[in-house]
Amino acid sequence: MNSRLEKKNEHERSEVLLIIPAFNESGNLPTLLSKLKNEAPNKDVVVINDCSSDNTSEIVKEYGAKVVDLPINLGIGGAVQTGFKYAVDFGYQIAVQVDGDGQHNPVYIDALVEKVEQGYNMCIGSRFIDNNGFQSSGIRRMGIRFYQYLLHLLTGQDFTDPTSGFRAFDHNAIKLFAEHYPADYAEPESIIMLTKRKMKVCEIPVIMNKRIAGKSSINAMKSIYYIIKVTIAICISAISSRREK
Ligand SMILES: Nc1nc2c(ncn2[C@@H]2O[C@H](COP(=O)(O)OP(=O)(O)OP(=O)(O)O)[C@@H](O)[C@H]2O)c(=O)[nH]1
Ligand SMILES: [Mg+2]
Repeated sequence: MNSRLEKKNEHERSEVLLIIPAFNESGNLPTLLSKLKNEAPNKDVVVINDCSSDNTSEIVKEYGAKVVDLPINLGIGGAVQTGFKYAVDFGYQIAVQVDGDGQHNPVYIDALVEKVEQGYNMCIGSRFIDNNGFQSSGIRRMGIRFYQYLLHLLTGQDFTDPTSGFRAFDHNAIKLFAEHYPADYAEPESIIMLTKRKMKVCEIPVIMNKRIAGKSSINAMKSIYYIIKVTIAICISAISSRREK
């Protein structure tokens, strides 16, 4: 039997893979991984350790989850894309991105997966449908509103939380993103990548938490830089997918 098949057999009990990108999340992973054990017991977990300098990798092993240790820091996009490649390699039909900082509440995982099972290629957990819980900083909310407007203009659809990383993906989205995924702050651009291919994207309401430990890497200056950078990327992606048709 070849090694690829052996790998698949190890995992035949679960169809759903939880992909956790993690950069120096040793303060948050113990809480998250024990919550996942209780609230998502039938799902496999892979943590993509993005070349952390803390003991992220050891903590994951202690909790009995799989870890992929990246030899260099790829950033959030590269870490999540590694998760998609892992999902393709091991034959998972559905994947859910759950951030390692504890902002994404596992109680919503089943509802996200259900939408994908109903035929959506991607389902986004949005904190701006019910407007409860952690709503992010003022400058980030401005950026989110701006992307909502831009995406509406380009796709005709309304995405209230286009930067949310709390998302479920079906096997077609997994396959696409394993091959092509934007390097950083990929979330808004990845919506365009799907809608331009006539793939179906929806949102459901979720309540997000504040990061438990550690500090967000995105300060006000970085937020402005990313708003400009991601806007250019979205526009280029929209134009190039039009050409592809
Ligand atoms: N900052 C950062 N996070 C990374 C990196 N690679 C993977 N991640 C993980 O990606 C996830 C999202 O990163 P965050 O910094 O929380 O980004 P965010 O959720 O958009 O921003 P906040 O709302 O400020 O938390 C976390 O689980 C990180 O640990 C990296 O190079 N830098
Ligand atoms: Mg976060």
